[in-house]
Amino acid sequence: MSFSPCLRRMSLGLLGAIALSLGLAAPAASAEVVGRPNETPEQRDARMKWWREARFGLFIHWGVYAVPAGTYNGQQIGGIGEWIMNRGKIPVAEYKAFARQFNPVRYDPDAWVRLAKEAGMKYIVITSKHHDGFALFDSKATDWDVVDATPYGKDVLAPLAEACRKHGLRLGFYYSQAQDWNHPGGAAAGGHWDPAQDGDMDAYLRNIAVPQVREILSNYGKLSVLWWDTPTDMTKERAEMLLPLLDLQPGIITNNRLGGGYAGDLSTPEQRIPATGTPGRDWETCMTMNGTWGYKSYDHNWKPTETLIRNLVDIASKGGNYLLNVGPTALGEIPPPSVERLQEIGKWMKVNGDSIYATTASPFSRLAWGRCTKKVGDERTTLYLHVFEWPADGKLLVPGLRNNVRRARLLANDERLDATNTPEGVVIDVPAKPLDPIDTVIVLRVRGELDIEKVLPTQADDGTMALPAPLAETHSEGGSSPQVEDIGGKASIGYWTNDRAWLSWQFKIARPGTFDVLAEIATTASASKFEIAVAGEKLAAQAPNTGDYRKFETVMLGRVRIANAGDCELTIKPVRGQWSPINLRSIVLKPAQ
Ligand code: H79
Repeated sequence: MSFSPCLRRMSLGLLGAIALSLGLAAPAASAEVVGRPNETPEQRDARMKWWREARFGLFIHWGVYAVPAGTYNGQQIGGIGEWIMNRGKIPVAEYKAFARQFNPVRYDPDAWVRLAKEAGMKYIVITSKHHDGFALFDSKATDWDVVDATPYGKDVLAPLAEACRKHGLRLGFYYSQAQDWNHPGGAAAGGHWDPAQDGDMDAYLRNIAVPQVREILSNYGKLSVLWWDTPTDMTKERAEMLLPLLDLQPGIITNNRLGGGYAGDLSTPEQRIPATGTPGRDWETCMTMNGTWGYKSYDHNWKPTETLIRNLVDIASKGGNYLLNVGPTALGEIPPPSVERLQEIGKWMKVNGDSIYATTASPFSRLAWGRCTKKVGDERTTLYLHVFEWPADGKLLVPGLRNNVRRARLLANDERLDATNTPEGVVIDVPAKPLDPIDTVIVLRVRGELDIEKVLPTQADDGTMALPAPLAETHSEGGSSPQVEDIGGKASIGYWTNDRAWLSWQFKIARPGTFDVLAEIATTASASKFEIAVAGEKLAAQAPNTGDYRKFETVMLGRVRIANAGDCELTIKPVRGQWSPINLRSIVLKPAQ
């Protein structure tokens, strides 16, 4: 990689700031309407079945913003590419002129769908209209669409719908209902910088949004998802202008971004993976592969395939779906780094897809070596153990599993492995090396009901309590969440760019006392501030500059007293506004001398 990890993380920081949004990530309040009105739970389950089994979809952000591709008047405009008109305060007439260069002659919808299918994705959601108001279809409500405003002059959604049918993928449309910077009245919610945007939001909804949503729900055959975006200023009355249109597609699934008190079928954490799943509520993490949704020519911040695969696994282990984005160019090309990554994910999925599709959330709390997904049958449960960190001693402990098991197998080659019940849980004898360093999957079949005792990590013989990165729960109150990644050969928390994101560990203390709090940190920031809280005590702490995002140093942060034996939680939270990204490999509580 040509850019430093530091840069990589810094620009993700920007992304974190971007994703802080207007309640997008807020959990559904209980007063909200979930699902479709007048639907039984059984009907709802039937409607959601394919989606719950799919686990993996492709998001496509494509529009006129791919023409400036992040640069306006010779200046690189910060933030996400599809927001360039807003961030650059580009006048309506000037922005509209970009459409004359939107000529995707290399657009090959069949190839796009095949790429998604080969990646193991089961559905595609494409921006039929983003906040710039530009429609990728021939709208009768406006000339601001691909047919009337571009030299290409053809509807691009119809051939995509056709290709999806041909290859058996489900299709969904993203539609930005409350923001539209090019039609009068549509820019009330997202800012306003050109008198051409003046107008009334209700009139915009009546004249543009309502007819367009009717068009996309009517003209492309069966549609599986309608993905609303940004509920800003969407009152109940406004939402109800659009809601009845869903009857045009009876089985359709919608997200929680319509607004007006309608929670839809799923929640939509953006650019982050929730710490735990949300039982009873379907959810989907949408995420970019670099730092932008819409194409930016100079964003080379690509997440490694390892991160993308482990994200998919992490999400599946929490019962959610992964909607992974590509931003095609104005010529109609998916950027090669995205293609490569999708192909690499596809290779893994071909071998390991059984451990993803139609699985449900892990029955374990945090696992030090990776993740677990499961399939529950009538008489037995299949556990898929996703091993990210291969055990050096050849023994994989499945902590707290009490069911009797004697055998496991490697998913990739069916090799049988011995398994033994021990007081700590089931121990599986594994080969010296993983089959896939990203994630080797071990299949464990368990008869009868799962019997799992929650076991928390506990102190070593000398009283030391180690809290390594993979055992941390990540939390984010809006914005991106930190992620565990391989840094210098060891699992560490990276991408911690968001000062509203924090970590926690749960563990058990058998021998209380006074402990030195040590942290293994790498950062190039000089005064990143955070707070550690454990057993009712708080430590204000500051990370030292280690000179490199890959150079870890163990630092003593202070002393805490844990007075009582029992279950404990330690949290580490950034001090808002005084935080710069740090990478964190572990926290260790060491009995004070
Ligand atoms: O389509 C993608 C984003 O464009 C869209 N949702 C995903 C799927 C999205 N719209 N709004 N937001 C996400 C959140 C709002 C971010 C903002 Fe900002 C932060 C608006 C103002 C501050 C980013 C930074 C845009 C302008 C400045």
